[in-house]
Amino acid sequence: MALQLYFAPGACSFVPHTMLEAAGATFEPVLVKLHKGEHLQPAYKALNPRGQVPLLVADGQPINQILAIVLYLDQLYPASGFLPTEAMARAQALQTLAWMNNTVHTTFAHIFLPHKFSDQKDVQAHLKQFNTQVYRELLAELQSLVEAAQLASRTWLSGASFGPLDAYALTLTRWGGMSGIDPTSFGALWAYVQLVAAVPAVARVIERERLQLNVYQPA
Ligand SMILES: N[C@@H](CCC(=O)N[C@@H](CS)C(=O)NCC(=O)O)C(=O)O
Repeated sequence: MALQLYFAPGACSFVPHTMLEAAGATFEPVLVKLHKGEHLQPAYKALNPRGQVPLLVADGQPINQILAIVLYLDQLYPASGFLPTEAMARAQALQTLAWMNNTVHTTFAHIFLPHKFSDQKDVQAHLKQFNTQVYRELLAELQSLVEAAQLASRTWLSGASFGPLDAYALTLTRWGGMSGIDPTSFGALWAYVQLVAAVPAVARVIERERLQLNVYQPA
């Protein structure tokens, strides 16, 4: 199968990027320079009319939206154990994945891309400030999920092995640093993110995307 993953460094495409790497898949990583607007070019929008990453193209068939891509890769590589197969455990993993995608991720979008939510500068500044507070609370909630997993003697959020929830948790914590939230102020979350970053497949993607894990800069 021919697979291309369109990704941007440090973006949410990190999630399928690490899954492909962890599965040992043969795939072509295609860099999309968001800051240069490459995602808005007609050639890209012909593949993903929503003009976003990630985009996975499998044998010429494009798939966008993290949830769809994660479920597709989970089925394609069952031996990787990305998501639990037992019905309740699977539903609970998906509930966390959906929350990360539709709540935490979207809150960050209000901080990083406020112009998508208002064309008024003063409203944009308020959105940024207000959602930074919300994001702090959401990182605390994410940390409590990590702590609950650890109390149940589980290292990973997705299941028995590293998976998409762990990659997303790393990304969301990193984005906290970009929002002026010191990740080290969430001790348990930050320690867990180091474990995720040390998974060999994750470490390879961090290197390919040239990511610095802690991007927090005090004001
Ligand atoms: N709901 C989408 C969100 C994708 C998304 O927000 N992608 C961001 C990068 S993390 C992006 O491409 N941003 C550029 C833009 O929206 O203009 C998904 O699940 O794939």
